[in-house]
Amino acid sequence: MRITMIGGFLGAGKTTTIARLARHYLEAGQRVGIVTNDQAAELVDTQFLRSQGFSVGEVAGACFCCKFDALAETLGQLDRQIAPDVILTEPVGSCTDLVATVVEPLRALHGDRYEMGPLAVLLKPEHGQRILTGGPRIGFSPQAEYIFLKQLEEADVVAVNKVDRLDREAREQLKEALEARFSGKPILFVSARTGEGFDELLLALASSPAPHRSMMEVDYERYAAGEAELGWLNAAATAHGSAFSLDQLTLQLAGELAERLEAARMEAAHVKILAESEGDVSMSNIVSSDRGAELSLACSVQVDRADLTVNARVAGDPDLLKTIVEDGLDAVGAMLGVRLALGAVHHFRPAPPVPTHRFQSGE
Ligand SMILES: Nc1nc2c(ncn2[C@@H]2O[C@H](COP(=O)(O)OP(=O)(O)OP(=O)(O)O)[C@@H](O)[C@H]2O)c(=O)[nH]1
Ligand SMILES: [Mg+2]
Repeated sequence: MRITMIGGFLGAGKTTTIARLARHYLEAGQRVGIVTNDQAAELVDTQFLRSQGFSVGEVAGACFCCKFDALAETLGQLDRQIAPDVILTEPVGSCTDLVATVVEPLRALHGDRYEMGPLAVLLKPEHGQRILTGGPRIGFSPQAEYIFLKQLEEADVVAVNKVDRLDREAREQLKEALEARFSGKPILFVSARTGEGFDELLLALASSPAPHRSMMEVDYERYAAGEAELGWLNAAATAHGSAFSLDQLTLQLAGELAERLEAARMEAAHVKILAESEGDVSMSNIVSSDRGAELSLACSVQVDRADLTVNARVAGDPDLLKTIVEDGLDAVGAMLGVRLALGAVHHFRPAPPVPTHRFQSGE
């Protein structure tokens, strides 16, 4: 059983990439499992991937590195349930140091059962262009940018995602900036949306890198400060009304939240809103302050009730984020004539990472 980890910053396109890769492997006759991960319960990613028919295990409550045993248990469950040929894993998008805390410990402790594929890290152009090429500040502190860069540094392969949105000049600029900073690292250009570059990505993922002997240096205080700067919110809500559009609900809510976050000067790392009604699913996202809201999964149905899941990761105070989400739900409910009732809400700043294992260079 082969384990492939797709890392990258919040909103880089990890889940979209995993869904495309899973479809490819399934079409090639392989059995595929997926493991999602988040700091809290109520994961949009798990619901989205399950709605596409994939077998998904979930590690919730902290990142893979801090919940290594839960990850190993979830991999074991998938193994017993569907005996996958490939398991695609998605670490939390604010997590780094995965080679020392997850990849090498899995190889050392479970290498009899699992073969480790390369660590592929997606580059998110919305923030990457500004972080790598020194554009205007973006609302993240240097500590959060530190995480963004450390994720790329430890990658076996970097895949610049969303190239469907990048012109030739922007691609060149990113390539030069990556080569200057991470000399010799393989760099691919892909689009999880259109499939461009996926033949090369699949080829890269099929390789079996030798165990990493030298671990990246990580300043855990800086890393913890970068994560703690993010307000994190996972919430469930219900919607009741009369023949309302599921797509309009998620898109309008994402649009409302984008405006309110901008007014509060809180940079969105990633906000995702999923609405489900009797198997129909709609999803809208915000991936940065200058992109606005986007309907990423449309279903074009009218319904009378729906379950909503909101996952928001933004630079700023989680209490303020909660107020923004509550007020946004009220405003959109009133606009659409839909009764929106908030259920469980988890909102917090991520706690400092305390990995279960951390391999040192040479181990
Ligand atoms: N244009 C374009 N959009 C993309 C592409 N890949 C992903 N997206 C969009 O980017 C947003 C984030 O994608 P996700 O796959 O949810 O990103 P993620 O890295 O899993 O995000 P987190 O789990 O929150 O860290 C969604 O709106 C996607 O539809 C791409 O190749 N091109
Ligand atoms: Mg995701």
